[in-house]
Amino acid sequence: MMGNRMKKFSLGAAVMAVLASCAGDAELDTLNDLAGPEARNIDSFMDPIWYIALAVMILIFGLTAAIVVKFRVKEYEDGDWPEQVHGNTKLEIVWTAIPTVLMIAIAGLSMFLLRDLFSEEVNAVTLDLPNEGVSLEWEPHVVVVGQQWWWEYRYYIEPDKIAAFEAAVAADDVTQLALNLPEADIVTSGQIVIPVDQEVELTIMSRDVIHSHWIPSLNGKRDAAPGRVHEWKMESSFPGIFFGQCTEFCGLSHSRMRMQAHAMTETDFEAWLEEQMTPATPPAGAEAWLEAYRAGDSSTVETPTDSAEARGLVAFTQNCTSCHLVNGVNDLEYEGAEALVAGAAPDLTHLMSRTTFAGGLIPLYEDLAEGNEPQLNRNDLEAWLRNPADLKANYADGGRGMPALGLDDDTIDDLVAYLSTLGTPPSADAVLATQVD
Ligand code: HEC
Ligand SMILES: [Cu+2]
Repeated sequence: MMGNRMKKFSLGAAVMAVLASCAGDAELDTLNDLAGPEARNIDSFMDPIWYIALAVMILIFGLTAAIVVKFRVKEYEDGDWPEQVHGNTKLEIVWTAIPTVLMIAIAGLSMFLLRDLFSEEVNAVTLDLPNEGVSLEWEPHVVVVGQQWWWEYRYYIEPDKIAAFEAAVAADDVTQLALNLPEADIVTSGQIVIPVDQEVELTIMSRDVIHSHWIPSLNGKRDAAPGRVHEWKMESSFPGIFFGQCTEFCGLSHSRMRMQAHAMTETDFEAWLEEQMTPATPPAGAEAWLEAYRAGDSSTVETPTDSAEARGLVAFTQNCTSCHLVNGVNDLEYEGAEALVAGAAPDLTHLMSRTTFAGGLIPLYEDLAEGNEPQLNRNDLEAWLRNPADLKANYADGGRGMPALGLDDDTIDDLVAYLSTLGTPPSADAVLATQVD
């Protein structure tokens, strides 16, 4: 028999376990903070199922309790058996029929939901991109690539880029697609940016193992499986920032594979696109050197040493370009993701425009008080360059993640100075919204 203390302890443990799952401020929640039609559809599908389940539970527990009370034998005598109802045809028909009807009802509801979730109703938006000197029609679409352990988002916007992507998808060997993706207009990591009130099509794939993309405020989960291409979509009815997490166990840093969706008004979104499509500008004093470097012969020009940013650019080309791409620096020699040592690494052209790095894990800006300007989180960025594994476990030896490069402190300072020139910092609101512990 269980002792009294043991009983109390088990009861306490059970209550704790239930309560622990009810955090009111949980960031990831399919029942709250629903921002778009897909998430709301899933929610309204769950409501009737909850009620059906509740009714079944009340019925079963109620009947059990009633039977226990009503038919309880006070004093048991040998051979005192209750009446046996085995083989009672009426009962068996009833308890087969009720669940069958329920299951058919739920299956029917699921069909309607799935039809909605897999339907496509994408509208072209007109993008005015004065810097690019164009105005073009774009059907919102983002290619999502799962990697151990971060998410990459690729935007194909200009007609020739879209054509190249579509040709790659139509090619026979779609199994290699994620490893040979054609050049995109914009590549980000950890943060997907979408225009508000627009259905955005997603093409989800993986470079390595199975991941699952889930931003619960915007839609349900969809697997990213190697060798396969999965279509999905998301939409937000209002501007905001929504958190997500990889939900298919994918190895060592699975729990550190996070992401955020930023839904922006159309004007903000256009501004974001323009910013992202602009190649990096070299730091002052490094223009001539960079031009020579891009032409393939930097030895003809004196290496810039005046500013930390300029020295950082040189250090970047010496230490980082085998894995990372910065448009305007090494895009000419960059041969696509398959050429990378680590398999793939985030595009850093607009690093500073993100609010987090390393799989949405580490804040790129310091904790911010209301009304202040975002300040670079220099400490963590330096620590990352010193030894990434200190901040996030990875498997760099096996080609997954970023290795410790043995950089000295001066080089790290220069690199951080250079990195801080890459992209326009996000708004203070965006930094505040992603400030979670
Ligand atoms: C061997 C390949 C490799 C080299 C070399 C490398 N990195 Fe990385 N780097 C990666 C990978 C892979 C990630 C993604 C790691 C993750 O999120 O878990 C990464 C992530 C980063 C990030 C975070 C980006 C983001 O959006 O999350 C920064 C910043 C960065 N690296 C800077 C550098 C700098 C600066 C250098 C050169 C000193 C460098 N890296 C060299 C592979 C590399
Ligand atoms: Cu994953």
